[in-house]
This record gives sequence, structure tokens and C-alpha cells, in this order.
Amino acid sequence: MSEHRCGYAAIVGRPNVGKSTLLNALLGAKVSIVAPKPQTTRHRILGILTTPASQIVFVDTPGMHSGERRMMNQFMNRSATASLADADAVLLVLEALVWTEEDQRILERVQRVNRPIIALVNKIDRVRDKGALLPYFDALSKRAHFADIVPISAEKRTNLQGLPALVEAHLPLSPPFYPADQLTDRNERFLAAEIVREKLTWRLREELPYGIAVEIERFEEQEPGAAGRRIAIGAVIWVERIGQKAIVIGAGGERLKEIGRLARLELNTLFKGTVHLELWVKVKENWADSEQALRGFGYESP
Ligand SMILES: Nc1nc2c(ncn2[C@@H]2O[C@H](COP(=O)(O)OP(=O)(O)OP(=O)(O)O)[C@@H](O)[C@H]2O)c(=O)[nH]1
Ligand SMILES: [Mg+2]
Repeated sequence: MSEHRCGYAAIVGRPNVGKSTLLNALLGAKVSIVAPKPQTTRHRILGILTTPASQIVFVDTPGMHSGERRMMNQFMNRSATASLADADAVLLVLEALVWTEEDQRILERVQRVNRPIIALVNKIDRVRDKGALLPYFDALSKRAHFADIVPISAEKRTNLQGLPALVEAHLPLSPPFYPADQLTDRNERFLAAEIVREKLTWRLREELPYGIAVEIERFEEQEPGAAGRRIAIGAVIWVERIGQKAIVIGAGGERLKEIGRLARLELNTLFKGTVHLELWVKVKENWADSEQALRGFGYESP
């Protein structure tokens, strides 16, 4: 135990680069939701990887972004920045062959905390001409001093095996912070709300997902049945305007029904049992600009 290492590794980067996909792949379990649209993750979420020699506490963060004026976006950016302050190592996730002004701004913010930075160049499965990666890595290595630069595909799980060892090397000697069987700091209630929001994000077009929050009003575990656990969940989907309510519900209630079906199926798998899910759609005008509403929905302002 004296050689045991434990600490935090913050996963940061632009929205949509694949941070949450990476966290889930590293853990071999879904603890953070994923969607093909930016700004999917809104909260700091821990993913705990325990081996005999170490415990790495990965911190998934909301994608850092600028240009959004809403209070929710400020909360998201602050939460990502605060995760940096606690980190023993930083995993900066990038998209292969892409370097934007936003990446540059994030790199500068990361450099200010003065921790080892591992650059993870993600989505290499999309790069047809692998030769194009060499000049990209070369340019990247000149932008900052990186402890490592690792090409990966979080989605295809390419080149992830060696990552924990690279991170471990930067962690202090310490006993584990969490029990060996704990995967995340978030409870099932939180995960249920997130899964509903994930299905909404996939099913709704354009801007609408950003104005949606999901709140679990009821989470009741009943006596287990023959098929395992039985859980009754009631969730409210909060939208910002009455017109959005109609869109979420869809003609004849079809869209909401489909979202409920998809969420329920996934929750059955995640919770290893049978979930009964009831969804309501309610309006809370401009909740994403209301500090009180944000706090009510569990947004932390670090
Ligand atoms: N082709 C490819 N797609 C990927 C890879 N990793 C993630 N994606 C896709 O990229 C999109 C965004 O993934 P997320 O994991 O939600 O990205 P994120 O960085 O957590 O995004 P935010 O939470 O919005 O900041 C999803 O459609 C993923 O399936 C990869 O290695 N290859
Ligand atoms: Mg994410």
C-alpha cells in the first residue's frame, strides 16, 4: 500500500471533442452521457478507475466555450475551470488535425494551473491519411510542453490501454479516496435525469436541447421482482417557452413517447432491472438565466 498512488485527472477540451466518450471507454461503463452535439455535459462528473496499484479519479467536465452569454454557460465554464485547480494531471482532448482559437484559449487556461498536460488527439479513426497526423503532432508539440501526446479513438477504443499508466505516473503517493467498487460520485437519480436528457438531445434539432433541463421528482425502488430490481421514476422535462413544450411532446405525443421508450430501455440495462418511467413537460421561463433555477437543478457555481 505504501507505493499506492491516487489523484485527480481532469478531462478538458472544447465541446464535442469526445471527453465523455473517453471517460466511459476508460471505465468500461457509462457514467457520462454522449451526444453528437456540443455542450452535452453540463456538470463535473467523476469516473473512478481502481487498479491494485492506483486509483485514478477522472473528472469529466463541460466543454469550455466562449461567446455564450447565458448564466448556465457561465456555470459550465466555471465548473470546468474549477476542476483544473484540483487536478494532479490534465488530459487535454483535441480533435485530430484540428486546432481552433478555442483550443488555444483552453490550452492557455490549462497552462496557468501548471500541471502535467497529456494531449489526447482523438477521433483518429476519421483520419484517412495517417501521414497527415505527423505534421499535426509536430506543430502541437511546439505549442506547449506536453508530458505526452497520444493519438486515440475514444469511440473505437484505440490506443487507450496505456493511458492509465501515463496518468498514474503523475499522481502522488496516497491511499485510495474511494472504495474499490465505486465507479462515480453521481447517484442513480442523477444518471436517470442525464439519460433522459441524452435521449432528448439526440431527438431534438438545433438549439432546443440547450434550453432543456431534466429533474427527477420521484425515484422509488420497489420490492425486487422475478426479473430483478423494480424502479419507478418520475421526471420533469423543463423547457423555457410554451412553444418548446409542443415540440418536445410532438404530434399526438409521439416524440415524448419515443424519448421515454429509449430512456427506459437504457435505464433497464444500467440499473439491471425494470424501470417504470413517467415524463412530464413543464415550462419555466428562461430557467437557464436564473441562478435560483440553476441551483435547483443541481448546477454548482464553484
Ligand atoms: N469518429 C469518432 N467520433 C467520436 C470519437 N469520440 C467521440 N466521438 C463522437 O463525438 C461526439 C461527441 O462526443 P462526447 O463524448 O459527447 O463529447 P464531449 O467532449 O464530452 O462533448 P461535451 O460534453 O458537449 O463537451 C459524439 O457523437 C461521439 O460519438 C472518436 O474517437 N471517433
Ligand atoms: Mg461531455
